[in-house]
Amino acid sequence: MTTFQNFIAGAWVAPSTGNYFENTNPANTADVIGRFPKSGAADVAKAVESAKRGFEKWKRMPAPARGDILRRVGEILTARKEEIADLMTREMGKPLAETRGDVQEGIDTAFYAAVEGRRLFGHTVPSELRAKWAMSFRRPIGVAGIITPFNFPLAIPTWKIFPALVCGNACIFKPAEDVPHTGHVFVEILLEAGLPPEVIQLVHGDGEVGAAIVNHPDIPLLSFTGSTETGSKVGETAGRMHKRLSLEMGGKNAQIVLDDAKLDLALDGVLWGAFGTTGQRCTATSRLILQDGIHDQFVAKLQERASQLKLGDGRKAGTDVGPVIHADSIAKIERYVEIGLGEGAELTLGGQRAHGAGLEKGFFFQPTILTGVKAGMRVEQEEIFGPVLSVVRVKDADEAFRVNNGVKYGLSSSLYTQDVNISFRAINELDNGITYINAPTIGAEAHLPFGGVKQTGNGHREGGWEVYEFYSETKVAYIDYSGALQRAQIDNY
Ligand code: UN1
Repeated sequence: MTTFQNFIAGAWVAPSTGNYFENTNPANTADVIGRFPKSGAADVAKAVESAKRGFEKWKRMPAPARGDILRRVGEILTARKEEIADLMTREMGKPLAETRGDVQEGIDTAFYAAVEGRRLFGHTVPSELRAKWAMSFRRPIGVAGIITPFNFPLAIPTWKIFPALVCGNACIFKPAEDVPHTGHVFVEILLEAGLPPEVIQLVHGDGEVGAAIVNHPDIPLLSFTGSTETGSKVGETAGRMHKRLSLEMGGKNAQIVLDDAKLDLALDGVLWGAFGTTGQRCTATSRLILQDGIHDQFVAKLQERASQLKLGDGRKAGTDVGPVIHADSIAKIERYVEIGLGEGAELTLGGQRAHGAGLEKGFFFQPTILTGVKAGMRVEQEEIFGPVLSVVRVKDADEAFRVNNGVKYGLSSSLYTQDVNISFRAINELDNGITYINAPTIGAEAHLPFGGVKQTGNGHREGGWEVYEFYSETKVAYIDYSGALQRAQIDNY
């Protein structure tokens, strides 16, 4: 079995703890991918010392030259797309079409970041005084701590690491312990593309490593995607230590279907939104809000179509839905189905761990539909992170909007209708960071800001142009070439 190492201070090294964990395939737990370091705080401390040295050099490299390295990263990812997709499916389960999309999102992010190296715009504005110049520009911050989840093993690290690098920061990267192989290959590619070794540090491990990163005094900026519970802890520490922090956490995203919608289109949308990635996206559709007039026929069609989804190994052709990530997820999903039934919901489909040929050694759960769900029930309010869809019946668009907005999260929402007026009302009134019209709740594009309102995040956005502001500090410069003391707000009034 292959043993993988951390990448610290420019070398592949064993963890200070001497401990390793096994990484297995969730579709077949007998398939062991390798042993990965179970690192500790001492490894993080070493990584930070080295990253600080890396930062001193990296921040002096012109941003276009930093961007050129990321362009090469994009080219290598493009050439190796198929192979990386395969290893990602092997370690986290989603079907190959989806892991190909995940790699593509990384490629898109690389090429966008490469060009951003030639922009990183500031502002030049007139001064209120004569013979005086006023402008703002962007400066790097330092060592960034990057903590990422399992569900997008490549795309999410690229969302964070590429803009961090283009802005001139060094990175300490801790991939989720479920997907360390993708993290390893990603760092190899960064190095192959010419990233100076001390600018990236890879420290594998569990929450202990995450906590060491969050608590390290020489890591002034942190980006975390994961559970709301962990995000709250990260936020407490970051607040106490005055760190800059971007949080991307839970969702309870809804697809609304009104009576006038194209029903087959809406059906394709919800199948993809709810059961794609086995429901394990922050953007997954976990609520379906149906208007009274189409409710019954839509549920009937949905039940039929969802029951035909083929569960299996994501590396096999014909698989629609892969496994969930581990045994704990199965237990959590089972608990939520019970909670839903206890609250009075009806089980229209699934509800159990899936058995059958080819599924014996993996963590498979049947696509599950709960109907008769009422606003306020726990299955309508809490993130489940699995293939479970809660269906709520409403009388009109107003009620649908109220139900959509009645949760503590606010990542994405979706509305199916032919009515342009209601569509524009929705994009204004739905409390989400992203609203889709006649498209599912998943599928955000890399060149637009990504993130949610309320308890989904803390106000920052990833992707697009906005993320570059997170990874850089605004500096303002005034140049007075008058040769005389000019007192702002005084000599000119
Ligand atoms: C996530 O679920 O954490 O919009 C990210 C989407 C993907 C990214 C999802 N592009 O569904």
